[in-house]
Amino acid sequence: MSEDLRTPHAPVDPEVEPPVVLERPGAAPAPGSVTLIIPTFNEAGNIAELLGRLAAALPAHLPCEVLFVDDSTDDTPAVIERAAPRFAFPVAVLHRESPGGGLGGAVVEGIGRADTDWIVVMDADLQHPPHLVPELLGEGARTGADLVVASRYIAGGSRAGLAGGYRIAVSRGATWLAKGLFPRALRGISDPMSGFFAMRRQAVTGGSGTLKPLGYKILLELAVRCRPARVAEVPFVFQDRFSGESKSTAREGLRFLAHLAALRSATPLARMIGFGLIGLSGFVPNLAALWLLTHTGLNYLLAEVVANQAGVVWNFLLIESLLFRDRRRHRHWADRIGRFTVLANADLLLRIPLIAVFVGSWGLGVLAATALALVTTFVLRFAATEALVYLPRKAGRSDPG
Ligand SMILES: Nc1nc2c(ncn2[C@@H]2O[C@H](COP(=O)(O)OP(=O)(O)OP(=O)(O)O)[C@@H](O)[C@H]2O)c(=O)[nH]1
Ligand SMILES: [Mg+2]
Repeated sequence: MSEDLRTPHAPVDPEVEPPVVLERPGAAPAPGSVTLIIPTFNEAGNIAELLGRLAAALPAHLPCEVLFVDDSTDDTPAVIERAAPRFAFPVAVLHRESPGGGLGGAVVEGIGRADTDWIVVMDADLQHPPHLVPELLGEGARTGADLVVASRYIAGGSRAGLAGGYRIAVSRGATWLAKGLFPRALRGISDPMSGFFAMRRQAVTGGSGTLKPLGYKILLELAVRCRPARVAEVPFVFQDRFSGESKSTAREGLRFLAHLAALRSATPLARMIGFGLIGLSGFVPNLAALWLLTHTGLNYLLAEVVANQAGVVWNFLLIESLLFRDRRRHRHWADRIGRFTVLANADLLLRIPLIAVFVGSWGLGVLAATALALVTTFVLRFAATEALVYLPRKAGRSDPG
């Protein structure tokens, strides 16, 4: 934390003041210290205004530093470096040559580098009013909360800067969906889509390495994976972008759904349920392909075998993108689909002898034996898929994602 705090956090003479770097070996963070983590992607036009407004808002006694985590392709890092010496708090920029994980990955990288009591995450485009930073921290200190969210959805807050009824509806829908899927983890958080919040660093349980955000919703990731014990909220009015263009695209919507699926399937039981639901959905392409093939005159038995592969590919694609997204890198995709296909077809082959055993040796009726065989092969196939397709081959090569 900055040991040398001048009053107030007003600009200082760049000629006199050398640029400040964050590395302070051996220095313990001051109590109540805070790192403002600001992800940037081509935000050159916002930097001076943002830092100026932060300087005006942050009390001089607050030990704080600003860390920009930057993936820009323009001169944003140079603009930050030029502006940094004008401020009494340390301003650092971490430019990432390989921007892994986009916005969410940038924030996680910032969290991993912070050594302060608190972290505050905010956007660079001034849609998040800088004057609220002390309020977020003050609310945390007053209530003892681990997480303080700036919310657009409580009294005093609004979505003014969220242009268009369509975007407001999408944001609202996303909020309901997230809260519906995670009623306990998101209890007390009216705006889990917010990108503006303060969190005690010690509440990031398991360290930043356990975080695997996908896209923009880093608060959702932190709230669900770290389960902060106490949560508070402060209302805020979402502003218009000050300068530059939005980086959010339609693909963010798909990433958000994949992120929800990844969070929801974090436990083996939830993964098994997801596996089953995806398996059920596979009947649709299977039957569609069967209809098509038999109508082209193919023999129905051959058509069955080929159509089954349509279901297998469908299931594989969904399982890859929704259930095992973070466990793909240790095997080549061709290896994965090969194994997956073998297991899916072995499942069919195993079912017949199992039914024969259940009927012949156990004396079950055909329907009961078929149902039991379906359940048995399903559980076996789930376990085998986890173990043979998506588990790292050797210890030490684990957790590729
Ligand atoms: N480091 C990094 N920052 C990013 C990336 N994508 C977006 N950002 C930053 O994340 C913040 C939010 O991005 P915006 O484009 O403003 O997205 P948004 O606020 O959801 O959308 P708008 O309301 O349209 O502005 C901004 O500070 C961006 O510069 C990225 O890939 N890497
Ligand atoms: Mg924005």
